[in-house]
Amino acid sequence: MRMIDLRSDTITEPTTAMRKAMYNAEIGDDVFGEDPTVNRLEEMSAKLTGKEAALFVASGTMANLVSELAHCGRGDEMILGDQSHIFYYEQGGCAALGGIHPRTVPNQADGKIRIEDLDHAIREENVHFPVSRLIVLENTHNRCNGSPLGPSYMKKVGDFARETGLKLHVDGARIFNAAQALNVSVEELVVPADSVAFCLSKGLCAPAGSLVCGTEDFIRRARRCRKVVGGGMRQVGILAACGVVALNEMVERLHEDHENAHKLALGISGIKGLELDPSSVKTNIVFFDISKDGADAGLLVEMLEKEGVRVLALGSKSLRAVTHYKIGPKDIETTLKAISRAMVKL
Ligand code: TLP
Repeated sequence: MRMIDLRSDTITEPTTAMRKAMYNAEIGDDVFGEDPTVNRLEEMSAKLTGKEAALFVASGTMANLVSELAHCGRGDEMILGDQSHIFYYEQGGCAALGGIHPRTVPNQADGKIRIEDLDHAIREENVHFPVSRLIVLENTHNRCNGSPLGPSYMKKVGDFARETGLKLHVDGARIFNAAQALNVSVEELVVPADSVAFCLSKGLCAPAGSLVCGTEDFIRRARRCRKVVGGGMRQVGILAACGVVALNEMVERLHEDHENAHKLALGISGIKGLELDPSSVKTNIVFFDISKDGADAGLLVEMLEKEGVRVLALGSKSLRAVTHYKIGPKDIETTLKAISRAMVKL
């Protein structure tokens, strides 16, 4: 049975063009800076984000970590949303490996952080306090329904960071989804940021890899940080080659994933016992809740698995489905039928 796997867009696999590009990739030792394919991918990424330089790293988690390490010293504080991926899902690496103190402020339902909340969180000069150094935004915001943050909000936070002498990092694991959904360029979205991290291995289908982009000086420091966390890879052009294809060929189609997510959300909102506001779904991530008394999300996941559909349970009442390259409109119909059948039995 073919599985309709909606657990994450990370389950996408390299396309045929990527496999060919891997086979044909020109390679060299990237720790010496001699891998032409990595260098090309880094140049493309810097250009796309409007930054001076870029660095290829193994994963989104590593991209965020080396950015944090390059911006902050031990004991410095970074301000981030209480629903952010960095806070929730990265093992507290900033504190564990960097001695960086995470200060959370509330994420609004659309992934934004209110300027007032940032303002309250910033420390004044006082011998008792850590030094506030960094603000982090996530765009799209995974746990906030994959919400995209628009250019005017990004600018507001960027201006605020500059006024207060802090740096702004953007976890843009899905920044291409944000740009497509808002019909703006990635560059426009990240102009106010001092650094941005984006992933190739989610909706863009590459098997691994993320980029960190920023000034020449920041990337030089981030490169040192990558080395100390063991992220200096050698003939890694075979992976970067997939990244080049991802940027050239896989970005334009992301609106298809958003359309499919919207169809899925509309369908789910009509199923008895489930709760979802379809207007909250703007990209490829669909969260929904079980409102039926006594029904359990884990059990629904098990029932759907038997019907060939995979979604993720987050707690006992909440579920997540993510659309991607391997999911077509027919799969959405099949999924909705499977969920309807399961909800009758649940
Ligand atoms: N997100 C994964 C899981 O870790 C939850 C997913 O399936 O959505 N930033 C954001 C916003 C992310 O969503 C993720 C991955 C990362 C960073 C980390 O990327 P990787 O998995 O490459 O380390």
